[in-house]
Amino acid sequence: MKLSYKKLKMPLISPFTTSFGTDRDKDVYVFILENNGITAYSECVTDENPFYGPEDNYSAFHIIKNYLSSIVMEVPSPAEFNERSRFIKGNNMAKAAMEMLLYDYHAKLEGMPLSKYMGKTKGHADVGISLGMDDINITLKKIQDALDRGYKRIKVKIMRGKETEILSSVRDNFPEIVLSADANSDYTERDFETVKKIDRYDLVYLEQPLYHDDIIYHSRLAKEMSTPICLDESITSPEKAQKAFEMEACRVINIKEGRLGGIENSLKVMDIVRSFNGHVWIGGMLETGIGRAFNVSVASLQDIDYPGDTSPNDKYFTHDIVKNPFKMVNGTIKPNDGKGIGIEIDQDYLKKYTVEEGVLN
Ligand code: OSB
Ligand code: MG
Repeated sequence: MKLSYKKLKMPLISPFTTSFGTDRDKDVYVFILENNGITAYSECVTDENPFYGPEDNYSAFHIIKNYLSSIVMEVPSPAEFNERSRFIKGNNMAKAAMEMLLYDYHAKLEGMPLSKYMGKTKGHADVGISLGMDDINITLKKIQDALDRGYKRIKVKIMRGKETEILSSVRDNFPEIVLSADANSDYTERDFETVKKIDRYDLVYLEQPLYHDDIIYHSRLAKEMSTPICLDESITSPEKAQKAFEMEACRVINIKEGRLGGIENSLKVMDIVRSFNGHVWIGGMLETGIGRAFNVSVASLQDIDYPGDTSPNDKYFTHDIVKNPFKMVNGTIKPNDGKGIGIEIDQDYLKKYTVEEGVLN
């Protein structure tokens, strides 16, 4: 049994700007579990700063190294791992990195692709694109490129004071497209009048307008808008998803396995969304080829009914760390059919991007 990690720094093809800042590189911990001839992989979706949510690379690594790695070394089932790590409060992204490592390991042990190991798969994921904020002319050009490539939904990032400029230009130029906007929690209850004006752009949903950890004000806002609210940051557990639907704080949920503490919780959220006749899709955190393979597998599950932020690898990196990057055909991507997440690591590029490495046992 060997549990090791590498910290990578990978340059992004273009900087990604949200209401909370700009990412130029992907700084990420990847984990490697070697046991009984099987090699499993995962990555942690935290970033260098706690700007999307409360965790960052340093807090997550601390939790993994000092609390979770000893549990993982016994290679429990993902369900058992989740039970045994319950005593640690929060820190979902750290927990998810370890739980997903175990999912890849156990799917490989069973000789199954992850998409089939998890449940019923459609055999493909429907794909939308998430565009960071740019000069508006660049955004318009990126939208046209995305439509030409077959993307099934366009999502643009917005922020306080920029929503009208961005959304009116996009709608004027593309009156018919399936469009959404993501504020990454930039607005407060004092901005309700501004946010309500977004109704005029006919969005398929408005993603996370208010506080990252709040569903009460989202519930209030949702009742004053015709645009469906989609929650991302605020849904950190199946219980939160249940409460959000009970309070009618959202009609759509963006599932990110990292934010929910792993795949088991993500599957529970899918059941909850279904019981309320809501909609659900798989988000992204600019993952490398490792995290992307998990996301595409989860996005291919039958309960996922909206296109996800699961673009092919070449949207993000000139050279990803896998030899079998995803290809998008007619706005869909097929999950890998190899065992587990089915990736083939490109050792040369993995080495090239590694800035730190070590063993946890
Ligand atoms: O809110 O969905 C988000 C990226 C980093 C942090 C938060 C978000 C995003 C994205 C990118 O929207 C989605 C992708 O991986 O393409
Ligand atoms: Mg989001």
